[in-house]
Amino acid sequence: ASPHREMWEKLNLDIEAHDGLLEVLGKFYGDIYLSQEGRLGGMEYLDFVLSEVHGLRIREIQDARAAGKKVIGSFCVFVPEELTLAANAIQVGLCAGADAGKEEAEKLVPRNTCALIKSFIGFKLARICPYTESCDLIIGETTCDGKKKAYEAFGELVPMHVMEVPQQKNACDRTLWKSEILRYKDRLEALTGNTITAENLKKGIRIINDRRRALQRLNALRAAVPAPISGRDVLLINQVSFYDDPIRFTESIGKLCDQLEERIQKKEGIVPESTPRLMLSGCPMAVPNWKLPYIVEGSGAVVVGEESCIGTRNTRDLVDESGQTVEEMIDAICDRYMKIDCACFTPNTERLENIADMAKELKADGVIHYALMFCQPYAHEAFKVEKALREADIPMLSIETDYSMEDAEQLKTRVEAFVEMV
Ligand code: BJ8
Repeated sequence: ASPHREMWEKLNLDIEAHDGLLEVLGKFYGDIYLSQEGRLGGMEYLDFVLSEVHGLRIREIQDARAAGKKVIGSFCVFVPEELTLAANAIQVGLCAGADAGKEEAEKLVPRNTCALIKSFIGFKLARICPYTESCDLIIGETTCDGKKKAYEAFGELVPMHVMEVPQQKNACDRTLWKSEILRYKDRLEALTGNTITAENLKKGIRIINDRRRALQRLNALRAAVPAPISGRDVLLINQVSFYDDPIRFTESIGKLCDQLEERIQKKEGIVPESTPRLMLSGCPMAVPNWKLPYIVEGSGAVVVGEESCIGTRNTRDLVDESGQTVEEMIDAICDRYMKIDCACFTPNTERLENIADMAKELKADGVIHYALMFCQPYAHEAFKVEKALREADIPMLSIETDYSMEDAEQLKTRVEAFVEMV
């Protein structure tokens, strides 16, 4: 039996269902990750973190809670982690990337809801996510209609706070967003009993910016030909960034980047130089959703970038660090988050420019647009992205799928045809 069993029981997990999840996850991980050849030593850290994702990291979080820290869960990159850290709390990303408890979830939300939403509700109902069970407060946000309405049902199961994210980027929208950041700050202070001061907010901004800088460095290194690291591995790194300790994570990614630089200098790659280079763009791929990169990289291509919230949308922009007072820093946080080019905004033209720029910088031969089935915002934008990329002479393949493996063969056929063409 696992040494963590007692802890899981205390968290009221369904032990049998949870054992089942870990078994599937372990097998998946072996097939998709450990089978790769030529991986860097730095990835061992990620392998370790993932193998202990429900073990040691949860233990750390429980120890921190026992010492009085609060844990905040979130489903969206709009929740400002800088403030969470400034209140001496821990933030973890909760969106779930596997089908679990789907039938139960469909009793609370309509069937034609995207897999990501059904998954976080299913994980809660099935009692298999130790992160969800460790949260003192979960933050929702009014982004897409699916999430916004699902939080009403979810809020009956967990303690929730919903932030209102504007849908446009006018001055009045910024005013609204700033007031929402201040409301979150009040809620955090009330929950933790800690006051957010200029000193601890500055530190929080620094820690999160450093993590973004490490991931920016990693992404920039992927412009090298041949590609120095697989897309699967970078997706995993981005996924881990949502629940690992941010300082430890940043250090580990720094070391991995040093190794990548050595590899690039020697002109070595994870794949041969002639391998077609593809970029993914669209909906977030929450852990353990590794389906599409696995299919793409099994079809003779390599993924060189992810334009997604579990990718560059979360790391591209930094918070300006020159602010000295809490007010100045809140303004800087507000401005930084208003730059997020989520498809829930209208219009959202900057995303089109960002995708084309990124594809050029990474020397991508093509882009695969990824929308989860029933995701209106990204399915709509797929048309615009295709047009913008056509104008930039970059081919695009549009995919709509969910978490099941039923369409894997069909997807593989389409991806292979696209790889042949680029
Ligand atoms: S900032 S992308 S993390 S909202 S896939 S649940 S949009 S129906 S996730 Fe997102 Fe924040 Fe935007 Fe990023 Fe709805 Fe679509 Fe489902 Fe989605």
